[in-house]
Amino acid sequence: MLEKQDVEALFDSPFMDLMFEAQSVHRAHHVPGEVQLSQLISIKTGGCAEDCGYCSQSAKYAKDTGLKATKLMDVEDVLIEAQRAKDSGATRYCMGAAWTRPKERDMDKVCEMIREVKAMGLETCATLGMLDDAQSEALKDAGLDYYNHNIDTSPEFYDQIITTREFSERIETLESARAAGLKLCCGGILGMGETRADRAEMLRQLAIMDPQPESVPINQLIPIPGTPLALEGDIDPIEFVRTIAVARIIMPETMVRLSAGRTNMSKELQTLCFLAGANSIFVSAKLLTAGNPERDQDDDLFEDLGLMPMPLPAEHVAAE
Ligand code: SAM
Ligand code: DTB
Ligand code: SF4
Repeated sequence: MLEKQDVEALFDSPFMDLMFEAQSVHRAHHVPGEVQLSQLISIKTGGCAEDCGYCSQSAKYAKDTGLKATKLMDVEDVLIEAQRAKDSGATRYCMGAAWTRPKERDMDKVCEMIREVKAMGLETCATLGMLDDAQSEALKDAGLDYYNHNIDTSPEFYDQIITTREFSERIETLESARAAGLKLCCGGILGMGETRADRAEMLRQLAIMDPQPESVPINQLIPIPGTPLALEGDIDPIEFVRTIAVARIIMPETMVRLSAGRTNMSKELQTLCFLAGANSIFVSAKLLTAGNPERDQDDDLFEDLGLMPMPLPAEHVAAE
């Protein structure tokens, strides 16, 4: 069993040793230089009943963030955007909705989106809040590959960030998605005022899942004016890289995604993250509500570093 002190010892190790180990693990389990490209769409923005302190989409902060809530998008509009994402080289399309949980009346439309996006030959991912078993199974039947549901931080720090739900409820939804045969995309946010011990425990919680999540997004907090965490976000860049390296070492097969926050990162910092074992990113200038690097900036970065977009997994191509 992976113990807390084992993960903390990795964090505490000399940076050069940590990076060497992360690189060694990365090269033993992945094609070096290949980076998976995912693209997000917010299919239903804002008006969320949860109170996540980092989030622009909570109704609780709407009068301060000024974010306007929207209705669930029409299927055709989602498909137009998905086709654009595919044409620009993304292999996974991630549909996000600002819900506590999907309502029954929305499930048919979301399942239709998933069916059609899958039929385009993209991997499908959705992040819709909590799920019950019947919903997990309906999403799986529609062709969903991945369910994104982040634990966000350590169990100990969780109630400082979110009060409308418990850490254990996140785990229940993850178990439901897994039981339905979905792959898991599950990670967290750095720079919310957590300690190194919280970062280590968050990664340990992910690593002890059996099986481990296939995707782990590591987000750097994007401080959103009007949210309680508007003044946080300045995590030390080397500590950020260490976290990526530890994630790579303790979850060797996982795709570790350098996720939100890249607009506030230098080219050098992103390069160190790839060296530490990150092998996935979100592409396109928008995440859900916040910004992301322009596509040509990412193309330049890939060119400079000799990075290559990761092809679709063979089993997905065969299923097309
Ligand atoms: N409502 C669903 C949920 O909470 O699972 C899905 C959408 S939610 C926006 C998905 C994830 O985005 C959150 O769990 C969090 O990790 C990340 N996120 C949201 N706002 C962020 C921010 N300002 N900076 C960094 N990551 C953020
Ligand atoms: C994840 O870990 N990061 C993505 C995705 N999963 C859904 C979302 C990042 C959101 C950043 C803030 C925004 O765009 O509002
Ligand atoms: Fe709602 Fe998800 Fe934002 Fe939390 S992170 S407020 S659950 S949209």
